[in-house]
Amino acid sequence: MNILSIDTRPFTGQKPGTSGLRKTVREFQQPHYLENFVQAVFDTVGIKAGQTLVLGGDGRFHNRAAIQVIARMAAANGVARLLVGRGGILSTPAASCVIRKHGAMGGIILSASHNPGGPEGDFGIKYNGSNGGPAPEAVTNAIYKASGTIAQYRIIESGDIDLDTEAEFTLGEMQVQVIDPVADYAGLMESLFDFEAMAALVARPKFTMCFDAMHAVTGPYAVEILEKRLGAPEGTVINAEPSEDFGGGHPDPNLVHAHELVELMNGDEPVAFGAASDGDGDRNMVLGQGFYINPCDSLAVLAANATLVPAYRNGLAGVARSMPTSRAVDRVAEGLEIPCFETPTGWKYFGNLMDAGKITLCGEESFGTGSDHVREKDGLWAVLFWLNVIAERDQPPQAIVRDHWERYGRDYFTRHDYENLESLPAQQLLADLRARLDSLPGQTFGELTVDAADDFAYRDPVDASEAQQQGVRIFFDDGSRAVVRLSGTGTGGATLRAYFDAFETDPARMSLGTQKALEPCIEALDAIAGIRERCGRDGPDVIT
Ligand code: VG1
Ligand code: CO
Repeated sequence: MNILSIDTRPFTGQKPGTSGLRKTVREFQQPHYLENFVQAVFDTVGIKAGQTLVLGGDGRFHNRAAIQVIARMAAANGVARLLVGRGGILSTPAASCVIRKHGAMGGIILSASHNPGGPEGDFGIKYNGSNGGPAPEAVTNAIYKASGTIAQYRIIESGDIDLDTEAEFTLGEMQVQVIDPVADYAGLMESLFDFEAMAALVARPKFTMCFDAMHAVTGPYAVEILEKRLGAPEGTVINAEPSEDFGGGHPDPNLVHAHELVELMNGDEPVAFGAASDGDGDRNMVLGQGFYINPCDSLAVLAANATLVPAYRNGLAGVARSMPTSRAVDRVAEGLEIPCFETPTGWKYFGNLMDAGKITLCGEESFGTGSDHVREKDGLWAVLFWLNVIAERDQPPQAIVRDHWERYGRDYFTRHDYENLESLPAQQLLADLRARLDSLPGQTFGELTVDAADDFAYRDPVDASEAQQQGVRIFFDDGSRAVVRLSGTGTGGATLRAYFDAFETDPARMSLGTQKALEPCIEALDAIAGIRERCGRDGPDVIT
């Protein structure tokens, strides 16, 4: 085996504080670009003798090429065994499952999640540790630092490995195992849920279901679990073939991008339950017939009904949500008398809480829900959880949500995204807002008066690590709240996200349009921060 040490120059592709590198495919195709990041990962985490690494991605354009490079680099850097999904495929939650099940040191996951794919689209890479979760900030910042001083990377000379046949072979001195990307994950799901009850539900003539895989990675997983193991009719999973450019679509499961599913749910042929997931399979959207279930509500409903599911029969240790997520789950936690944690945006902040046994379920408003069965959010898991709850309660999803609102009250929630802004003015907008936070309490904007305002800071209850400036929060006197932060996952310009939530306990006011219900809060934030004016926009680009 010939190990090459190739000279390279430092690069600063990765933003500090982000869990990986997410850039355009074109940027990734630059010489040494991917290699630099991968070497920075290996140098940072350190590879010990006998260790296993997991490798796979969401199948988007450049996935296969990147896997060949990373496999050769893993061999050159002393990885003993590489587990790679057949076809280079592993959904993000499945990669987390495989890392944990096989006691791997960690895994490299290739995805830009819900960002569009194809030669002109985006690509991404991140490292997950031995718990199966995204590396914590201390590690990602060390990777970033290493990429700034890198001088050489190591790679072996070799031809491409065959990714399309499940087999075991060696690459240099490294053992390679091309594994079925679905089997471990499907087995885990069967161990968590009551497949018998769910199969009986799916077999009812009146119960129809549609899962939109959006031409992304979840297709093969959903076909295996929903159609083969639970017996749903063939065709239940639509857009099931993963494609390198997601069929030209945008693999983001929301009302805008999953329009095919939304049309089916609102069509003449009633579909009782609908769901979709994103590029790498960690996000989910769930729908009832003509009924959208907000992800914040979804988390709360799953928490409230968890003991109906075998894996959670003994109750939940605690729950957590990201700060911008509505407080619906907090109310459930209060009722159950279990702790509820509020973390910064991003799944990596849940890892410590799960490892320490402090929480069982957690979620984010951005269509992310998960539990301690893996250390990533898990789209298909959330869909199966809903199916299990529907089977046990023998009610359609919309009735389950309405019952929930009646019992706990309704938390209206919406997110407004302003995309493709110029970076500097967007940062300035937030800086100006921060500078005025102390002066806001007591001031009135439209119908609302500010009670309190701050910039969210987090101290990890397990390792006491701290994260500052995680988003501006403004609390109003009617109990509503507005949050503003900048996205950390975009690849071009800046995206400003504004989040709004308001609590309603009057049953007569629980069926308002969401934007209508939140109007006072939306208007108050605009009066405070002048978002529309300063961004030069009439309104947000995407409303979810
Ligand atoms: C977004 C979401 C955040 C999520 C992250 C990764 O981040 O808001 O909740 O954890 O994407 O999701 P940001 O910084 O753009 O707001 V995924 O599906 O890309 O792993
Ligand atoms: Co994703």
